Amino acid sequence: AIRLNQVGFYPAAPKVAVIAGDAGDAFEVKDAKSGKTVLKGKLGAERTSQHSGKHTRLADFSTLRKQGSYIIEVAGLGKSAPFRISNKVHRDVAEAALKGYYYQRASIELPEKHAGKWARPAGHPDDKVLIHASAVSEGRPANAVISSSRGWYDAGDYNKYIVNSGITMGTLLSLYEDYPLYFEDFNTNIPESNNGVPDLLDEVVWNLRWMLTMQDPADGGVYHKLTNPRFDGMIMPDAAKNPRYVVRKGTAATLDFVAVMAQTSRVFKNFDNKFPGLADSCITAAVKGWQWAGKHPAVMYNQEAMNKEFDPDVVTGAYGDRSVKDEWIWAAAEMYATTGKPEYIKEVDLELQQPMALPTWGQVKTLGYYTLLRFAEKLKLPAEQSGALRKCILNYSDQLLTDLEKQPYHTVMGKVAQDYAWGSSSVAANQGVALLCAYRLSKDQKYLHAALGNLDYLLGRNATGYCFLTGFGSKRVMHPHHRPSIADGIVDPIPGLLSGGPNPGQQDKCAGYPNKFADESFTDNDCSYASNEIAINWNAPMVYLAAALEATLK
Ligand code: 9MR
Repeated sequence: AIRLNQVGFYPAAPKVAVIAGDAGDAFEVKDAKSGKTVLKGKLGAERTSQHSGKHTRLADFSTLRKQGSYIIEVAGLGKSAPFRISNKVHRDVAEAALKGYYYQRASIELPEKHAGKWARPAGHPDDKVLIHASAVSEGRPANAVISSSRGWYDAGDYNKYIVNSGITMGTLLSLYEDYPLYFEDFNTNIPESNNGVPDLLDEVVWNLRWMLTMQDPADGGVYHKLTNPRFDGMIMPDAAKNPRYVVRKGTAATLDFVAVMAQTSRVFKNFDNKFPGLADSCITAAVKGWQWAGKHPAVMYNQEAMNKEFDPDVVTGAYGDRSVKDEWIWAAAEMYATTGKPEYIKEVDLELQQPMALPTWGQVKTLGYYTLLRFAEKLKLPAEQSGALRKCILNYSDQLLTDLEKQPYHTVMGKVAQDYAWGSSSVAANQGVALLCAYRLSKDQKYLHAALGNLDYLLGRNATGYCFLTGFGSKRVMHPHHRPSIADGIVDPIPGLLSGGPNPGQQDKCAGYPNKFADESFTDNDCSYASNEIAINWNAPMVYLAAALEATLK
């Protein structure tokens, strides 16, 4: 009944626990070792979850600043597991969440030296990938077999999807661009560690090299995904031998690819000595993709329609979109930021008068806003434009903060029911990323603290009581819908992976959901792909949030 960030707290930052259940009025914080009381406090006024109607009260122990290991005790209710107050308290979280990508690598063995007890043989070489019939109408011929190895597995399944790689790469690269110094000393023990390049970028290169192979050199269009026709069983990567295809080129995939290539080109320009020619290859690929998209400005990926026309049927993750307006904005912004050529954004409506849209795989325009704001000075954006961008982020953040004092878990996450969508953990993390942008723009601590509140949410201060990052917390996620974690015979799941989180849609019809309340609709069960899968696009804002808070609060 005592819900709190199960990892810990920064000495100088706010610290709250949420008491769910009927308790008296008081709480005590005690030294975990000696049992000595170090702080006594009164619980705050009752708050109510709009989702379940359940009541909570806050235990605020922000005044406790001394580093150490503690527990919270509430008379009549019991005590929490030990937690830390310490500098760099989320460093392990940030490192593990980035290391999560290493475990998702396709086409490479993970030796014990880097993977510990989760060592495994290489899976999915992807060196003989077929071209699906949906993808041969133009460009490469039908009988071609291509090599498209490397990349990260998307999620709990073994397919590789360009659209979802897009937002993932964009988020990780933005983290690097926003906090480059932080990554100078950040070692995740991957094979490339100590090569003079930040591990974050080395990890990104693994997926980048795969993405580059997804562009049809004949015309510049980008395949939507590399996939089996149907999902693999619950087996280890090396046991999966089904044929793999690249399928239909589309505008969303191509523009996401363009955005990523433009951004990588910009970032890797500074590492030309380590990756000779990479930055140039990326911008060349970006320009070719941009030209293809110009000729095919709205080719949507519609899997059902595709299956009516072409064989074999493909039933894996669709990542289909209805509008590519936002992909145009993101791609244009990245092309402009990298090349400095204003013609890239001239033709595109940036939609700056509309409310901000939190990034998801299907709505990426805000990634473009982040980039334009990051380079506003360098690009000499007109004051009107940079002002509108600023307002957009700040208005959104202010709206999130409204009524924070009434929220049962004292977090902006979950204020509206829609927050609890499939992958709700990424909503919490992406809100945190937006709030950090608002903080950088305004230097107002309320945004920084609200971002921290969302990390607290993800690490345990929520209506389920779970810490959603595998490998962390006293109430851990142990059974994510993640093939290697299920098939490897090891009790602990692969660490550093963010579980999707509460989703009242319950599309998996899995047994074990406690109820239908939006904020509690979660089950730590490996059949629950709708609430307990992991995914690269969810881990990225988690890495961002944890690392950026570490870089800021230290
Ligand atoms: O994250 C995706 C979510 O927004 C969609 O509602 C859901 C259903 O289409 O699919 C999710 O993405 C899954 C993808 O299609 C296949 N790999 C696993 C992804 C995470 O569950």
